[in-house]
Amino acid sequence: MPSSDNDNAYQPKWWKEAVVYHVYPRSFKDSNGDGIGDLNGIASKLDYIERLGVSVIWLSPHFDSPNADNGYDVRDYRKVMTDFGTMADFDALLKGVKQRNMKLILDLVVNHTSDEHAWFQESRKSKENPYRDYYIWRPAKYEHEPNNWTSFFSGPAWTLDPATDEYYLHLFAAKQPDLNWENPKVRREVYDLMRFWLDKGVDGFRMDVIPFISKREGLPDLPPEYLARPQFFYAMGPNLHEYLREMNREVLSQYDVMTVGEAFGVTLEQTPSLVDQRRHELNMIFNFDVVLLHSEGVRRRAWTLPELKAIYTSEDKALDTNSWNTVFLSNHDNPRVVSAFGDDSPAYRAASAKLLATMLLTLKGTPFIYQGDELGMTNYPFTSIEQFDDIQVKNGWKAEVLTGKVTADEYLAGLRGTSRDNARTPMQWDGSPNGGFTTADKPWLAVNPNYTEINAAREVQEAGSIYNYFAEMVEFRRKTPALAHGVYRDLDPQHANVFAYTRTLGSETYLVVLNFSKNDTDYLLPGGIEAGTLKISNLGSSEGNVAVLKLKGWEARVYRQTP
Ligand code: TEU
Ligand code: CA
Repeated sequence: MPSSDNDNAYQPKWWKEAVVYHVYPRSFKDSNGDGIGDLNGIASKLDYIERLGVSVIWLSPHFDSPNADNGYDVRDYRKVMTDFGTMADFDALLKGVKQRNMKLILDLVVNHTSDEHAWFQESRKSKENPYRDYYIWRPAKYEHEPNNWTSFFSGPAWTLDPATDEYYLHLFAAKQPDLNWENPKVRREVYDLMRFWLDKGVDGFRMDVIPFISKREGLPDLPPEYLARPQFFYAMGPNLHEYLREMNREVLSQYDVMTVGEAFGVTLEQTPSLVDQRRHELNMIFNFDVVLLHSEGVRRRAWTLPELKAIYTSEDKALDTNSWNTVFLSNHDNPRVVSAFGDDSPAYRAASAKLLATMLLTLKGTPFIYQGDELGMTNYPFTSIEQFDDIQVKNGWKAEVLTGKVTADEYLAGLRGTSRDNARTPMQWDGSPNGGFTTADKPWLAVNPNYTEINAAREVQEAGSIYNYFAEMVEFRRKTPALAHGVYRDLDPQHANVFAYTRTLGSETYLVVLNFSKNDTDYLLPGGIEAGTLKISNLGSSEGNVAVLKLKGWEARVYRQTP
């Protein structure tokens, strides 16, 4: 490879070298015994987060909300959700984060609001109301919905409001009406609320379904080829770039912040148009290709390692040195990482969770760790519909099971593998009742019964734990610029169970070898290369500079290849 290919053409930035820890406040830590996680709970666990070595915390929505979708339905953007505490609690949390030299980013949910937001309360009153155009209203078409758009939470994306006999658009639940971004007043309101939080000192935003804010001209019907994947029709509307640039000009460019767009419905080809630094839109996005590998709607999908590798290679090829990327394997909308991509059976849970940590923290792009994954928390053993909280599950159950389209057993089997509630069960802090998450008898969502085995108290003090391995990997990434900025190369795209890649910056090359199977494998490094100096092994191997690696099941190693 010519050396110019290895030159670092990336401009260093704090958000490129950052490792982000994602907190879902409802499930993190309850401080007042009401069964619901809260801001004081998070503040009480900042040392735990800091010890992991992460530099940024992303908070899922903490704004006032009636919780139709756990805070992704905001009633008041300038108020803290009562369940989570007060503005004083928020200020104290922010202060605690800064004192530890970490940064805090918030969840900006502005494609839609709650139907209980004051703007919508006004908007629905009459067609003449000054807030009418804050939302998207249409009359019936031949006594039906204005078009055939569907909601991600089942059923039509339109609800008829009796007050004015018109329909309003909601791409998610009926309690989440979509804002009308074509209205400059709406955009100004959003920029104002962004400034409100930035002026408090927060360091940026994760932007919820941001590619949906601009709707297609005339709201045309979903063409048949989009019915099964409407997100690709709803996203990237004609004015999206204009809005993002305006937001950047008016707000973001005035602060030293990071932005990450949740790019549901965006293709890889479209990605540079959102993140190329010369365009002044977003810093990076979440691409969904990897997390879609394990699910097909509610069903679990059998994925293969070559498919996963192909995604990382195409992401790398799609983004040149002017663009930046993220790496994430899980979040509050996905099953647990070890259950989805590893092996959560007792024999391999720890090894595979550590292997996934190795991958997450050595790939190209800013890594995001979802709370609990650093403990190797697993999916929940759901056995009945009553155990779920998620509106997506409840609406899906009504639409699929109660109509007889799918049997209850089939649907439940799918949910066990894919439901969002798998990731939303409370953090497992210790071996006391409810995993030490709450002193209440009953938390808002049940704690996984495996908390007696899998919990933070145990893992923080145990030398070889998953938590301590994560901390070691975060530290390794932090002090190794090649892992943040180096060129990525997949050495063996077709191998069915070994993922081997290098990261190269200048004269430094690191080799990562991951055995994605429980079988021991003798792995001949491609191209006759030798491994180099062993820096990391998740199974405590000491095998040095050889050409054939004797890998154990779910073993992960990182070597430094000296020139
Ligand atoms: O999610 C966007 C989204 O459409 C999917 O991730 C969705 O949750 C589901 O998996 C689609 O089938 C964001 C938030 O992350 C999610 O929690 C919210 O429910 C949603 O937007 C609405 O705000
Ligand atoms: Ca609480």
